[in-house]
Amino acid sequence: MHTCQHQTVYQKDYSAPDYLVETVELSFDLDPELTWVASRLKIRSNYDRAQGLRPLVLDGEELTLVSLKLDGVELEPARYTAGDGALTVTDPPESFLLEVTTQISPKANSALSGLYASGPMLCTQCEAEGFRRITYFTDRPDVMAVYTVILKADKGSCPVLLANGNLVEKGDLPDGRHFATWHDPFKKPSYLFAVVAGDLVHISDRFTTMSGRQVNLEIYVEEKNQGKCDHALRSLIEAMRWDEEQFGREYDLDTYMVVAVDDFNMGAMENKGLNVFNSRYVLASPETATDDDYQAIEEVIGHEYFHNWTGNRITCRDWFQLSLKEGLTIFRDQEFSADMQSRPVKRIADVRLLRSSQFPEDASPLAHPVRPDSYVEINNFYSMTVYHKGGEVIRMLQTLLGREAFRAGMDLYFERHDGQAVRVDEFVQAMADAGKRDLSQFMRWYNQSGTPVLTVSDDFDQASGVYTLTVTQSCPPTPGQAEKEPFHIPLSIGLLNRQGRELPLQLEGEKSQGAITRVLELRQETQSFRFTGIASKPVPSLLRNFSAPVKLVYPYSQDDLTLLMTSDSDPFVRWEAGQVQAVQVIMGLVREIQAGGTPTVPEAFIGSFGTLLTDQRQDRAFLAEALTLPAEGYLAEQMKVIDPAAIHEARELVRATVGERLRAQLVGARAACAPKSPYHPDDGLAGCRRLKNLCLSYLMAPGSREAIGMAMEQFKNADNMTDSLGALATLAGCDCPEREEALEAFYRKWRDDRGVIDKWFSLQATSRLPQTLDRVLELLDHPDFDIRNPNRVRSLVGAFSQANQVRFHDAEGRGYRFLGDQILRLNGINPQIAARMLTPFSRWRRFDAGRQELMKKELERILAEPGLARDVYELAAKSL
Ligand code: B3K
Ligand code: ZN
Repeated sequence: MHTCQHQTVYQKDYSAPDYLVETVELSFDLDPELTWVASRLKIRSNYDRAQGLRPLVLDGEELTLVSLKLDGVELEPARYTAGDGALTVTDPPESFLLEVTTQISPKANSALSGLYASGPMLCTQCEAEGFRRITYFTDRPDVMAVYTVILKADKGSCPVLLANGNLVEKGDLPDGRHFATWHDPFKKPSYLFAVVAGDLVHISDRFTTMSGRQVNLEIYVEEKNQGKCDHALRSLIEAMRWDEEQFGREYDLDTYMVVAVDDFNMGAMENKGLNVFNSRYVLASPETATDDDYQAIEEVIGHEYFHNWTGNRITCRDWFQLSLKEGLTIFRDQEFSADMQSRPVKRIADVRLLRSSQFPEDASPLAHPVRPDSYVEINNFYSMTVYHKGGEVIRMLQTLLGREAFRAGMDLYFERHDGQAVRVDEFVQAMADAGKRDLSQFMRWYNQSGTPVLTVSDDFDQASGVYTLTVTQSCPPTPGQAEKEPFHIPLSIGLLNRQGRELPLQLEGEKSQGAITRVLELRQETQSFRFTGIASKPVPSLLRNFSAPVKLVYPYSQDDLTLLMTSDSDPFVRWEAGQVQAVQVIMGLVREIQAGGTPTVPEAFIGSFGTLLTDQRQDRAFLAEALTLPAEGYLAEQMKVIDPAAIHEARELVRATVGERLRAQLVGARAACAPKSPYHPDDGLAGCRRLKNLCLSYLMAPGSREAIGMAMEQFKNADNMTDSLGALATLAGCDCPEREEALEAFYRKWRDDRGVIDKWFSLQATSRLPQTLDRVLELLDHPDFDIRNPNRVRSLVGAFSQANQVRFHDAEGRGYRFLGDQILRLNGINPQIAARMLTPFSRWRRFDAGRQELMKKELERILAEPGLARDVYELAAKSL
């Protein structure tokens, strides 16, 4: 077994900090090669000194210590040690001023954590533990301080100097340098610290808050991107208004700044008053951004803005509580997007994501609770579980309490804990108090990992008119948790009669008039619910609006599903009924393929697909969701032993059959969605465009010359990126001469636009054509491929390994070898990104013996690498 010096941090070991920092004054002499950082910290002890003195231990990484003073006097070497990861002052007084000067090298910082260079600027990323790469500090979220920052830099190359809070002063210095002083009046943890310096322009607007305060909104970008900020700015204003209306939360500083940077490890960062964004979540123009891009920008801008209250004003006591801010803020951004777009379609998209990414995580060796018990590298826990299952947990609270009590719980939480660093427990307590509910069993959602399974059976007694639903819950074992206690689960349901009418739900013994949707509360392993006054056996509509992050098992017949699809009042259930049908059909084909038979797609399925396609009552965006087949990755989840080749073949057979048999209807639906006016992202026609592009992809599936012609025509004439990319995506998956022609033309047109070239890489990486891996290997040597740029790595390495199941899981293991090589390469450059790329390997146990062996070999090869980063080590070791 591999032994390693990397240590595990346990939640149970938490203790309050020995020293608190009251104020921080930082002075930066900025230079990409060598930056000087002088800090002045007002520190006081936070423990009982009568019990014996404790040393002050400050975190620090990759720092060169230049000088160290305590209360104005240079510290003698005997009174401190500056070693690997820490600066320890052995015997500090009760309260004192510590002055530390260090040097750092932004340009050499390829991990993109701490202060680093990105294009023409210097910027920071501190969450989770990057501040210690800037200066020595108690780098933990429960140490909150008031910061004043002086930035000094060359005026020519760095005309813009930004930090958190308000600008206090700026001016010129000798030798062509200048300075700016910033003060942030709000106490904050070090992870929310930020500075940005560079040659930037900004666009701005103003927002008047609900109490009448004026806030300046500023978005900073490189000059060439000045014309691509409008949508982000508009989204910010929408988000500010929404948080006031929905949660009564107002912005608190005079300025809100957003900076777009090209090299960024994740989506964006909510630093107080100075958000730093991955440029892909800021920059958009109709020619370069798709409808999905526009929507993602709105969502991420909202997310970071909402953090100002859920994360910044109230933060986490320790990193185990990460979901306190992330789950809650995901829930808030989902609700924001639902209000801005279509609520049902947003819910469907969120469920798709949860099922395709969080459920597999929960079923893998990396499964962990929403509040983990331990970690080696906290960056590995910015996971689908902490974020998205965490968001579902908040949503369940709202479902259990009702909207009004939930809102009262939010108010109480803000009232009690503003300015504090707290635990998940404090949040749930506020909900329990406001809703007058006992939520102690509900806490299991934070502490137990794994996806619960609800098995539902029913019984109808004609004589008494009683319909009984029996629900049994179970949860598979996960690492460190063999046995689970029952969860407290809200199960939202309805009942339909055979004519598709909703029945009033009258529970036995209840007086009140029955509603047509009810939330049943599950607390025990098995529970029965008896409904009275039912005339004939109904069809149950279960898990409405996906009321809990669970898997549901109920033996629906084809007729039941058709009824739900066409008649249920809940759009999620309507959509889900179609997905269940599609899964059944495709899995049937998979079995036939595996048995060596000649599979054919059932007539009934083609028939109901055609009916839906021509259903004029449905909203186009919803229709596009309903007509999209379950993804190969989701289908894989349904198999005991995943067979990527058979899944691909079966799904393609359905697509090609639909394309052939429903050609006329598809052509018709596509034509009905043809644009009647020039593109505008807010024209309300995004659903139409999605449907149109989906029709095209079905038409292209059989690969007819006619369809290729349609795709080429759309590609050439599109006035927007959604249509251009929609056409190019189908061409990239087609073995025809037009493919190269289109890809080449696209590249020539967009070679100077990073965001678009990312799309170009990822289209090729996700092409299902057999030669894709060879093309991916060639693209590694393309002059535009840059292993140091996270977006580019995600668009090639990430896209191929995470979104191209059939080609990545090449039976010879060539895909695995490729990924192993890239992870080892990234390990020395950017450990966070290297660790992210490991995800596909963590699923190795789900495959056949041959693939298991090959993936295991890659994991072992990675683990054998000397100097493995903590991030990569933890995930590789836990995966095995
Ligand atoms: N809070 C940041 C994520 C930081 C990730 C550090 N590895 C972005 C967000 O969730 O809003
Ligand atoms: Zn967040």
